[in-house]
Amino acid sequence: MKRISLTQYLVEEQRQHNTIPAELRLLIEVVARACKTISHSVGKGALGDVLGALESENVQGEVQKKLDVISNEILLEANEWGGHLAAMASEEMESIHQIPNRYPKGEYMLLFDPLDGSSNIDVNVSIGTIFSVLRAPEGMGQPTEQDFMQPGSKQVAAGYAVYGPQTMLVLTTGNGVNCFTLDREMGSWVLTQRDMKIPTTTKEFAINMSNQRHWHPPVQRYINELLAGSAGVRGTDFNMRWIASMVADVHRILNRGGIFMYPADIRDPSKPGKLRLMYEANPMAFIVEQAGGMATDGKHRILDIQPEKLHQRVPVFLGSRDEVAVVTGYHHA
Ligand code: P6P
Repeated sequence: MKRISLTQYLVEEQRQHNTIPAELRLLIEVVARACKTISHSVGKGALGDVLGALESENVQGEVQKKLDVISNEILLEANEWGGHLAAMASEEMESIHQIPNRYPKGEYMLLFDPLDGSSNIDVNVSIGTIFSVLRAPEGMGQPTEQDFMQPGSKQVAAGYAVYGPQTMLVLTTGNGVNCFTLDREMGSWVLTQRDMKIPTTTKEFAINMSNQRHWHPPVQRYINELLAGSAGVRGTDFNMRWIASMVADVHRILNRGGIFMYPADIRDPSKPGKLRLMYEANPMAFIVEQAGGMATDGKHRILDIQPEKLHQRVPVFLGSRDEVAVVTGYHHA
């Protein structure tokens, strides 16, 4: 079968849909190249002196792993000189990252979680990079955090790289979802899955059950019905998976269906869930919807949420649309 590279795919998409202008194509190719570099670092493990934690904490109050910081630096350095970006934002940085004055600025803004699932790094479980692309507001001056406060529906592109047995890049620019596998010998991304679609129904759910006592009643009801299996109202048995790497859990769901949930916690109303809206929930929601799935915060479509803070958290229910509809319905009951 003829191999289609990421570059050829992007050029053909531009010809067909006119949704990938040259600067956006450059942005995507630069991010994809940075993910190759991150994959190489991740793959070294103990041989590359990249494992373990630092003394520092990130803005989330989480201990930073060496690879968190390395991955963040790789993405910043790869993207700041190209002239395609007005600014960047990262899970690992308190405030937005300005483009150095020595470089031209562009019309896009890039947000990313440079290495998601980092609690899995030291135990050799799949981790990943998540990214989201917004347009800089018209006539914007010096970019501010407020310029990033756009709902997920304004994204022009989103994707993730998963560093697992294979390194893969999953991408949407608004016309479906495509997957590229890294050919390590050639160092190139090869199109391996076109127009991915999530099965609308599923028998598989993903949630961290150890938090069960902290969930609100609609989630308690929904999960108890899944656990009741064929003896309960659902009349069928369900399976559970939880990798604790959102990228890996979402990739499984993109391929075989499922519902991923990180609900709000009744203990702390100021922290509605663990996942961050701007660079985890929004890009994953864009991808999931483009693959025919659904993504809500329990009540509302994630892509409709008007952000207020760069690092704000949101409850997440996403995946096979019929299942997400059930648990979302219980929140409205
Ligand atoms: P828990 C990783 O730290 C992450 O942000 C997501 O990738 C993952 O889905 C979730 O947190 C795991 O959370 O509470 O199960 O460790």
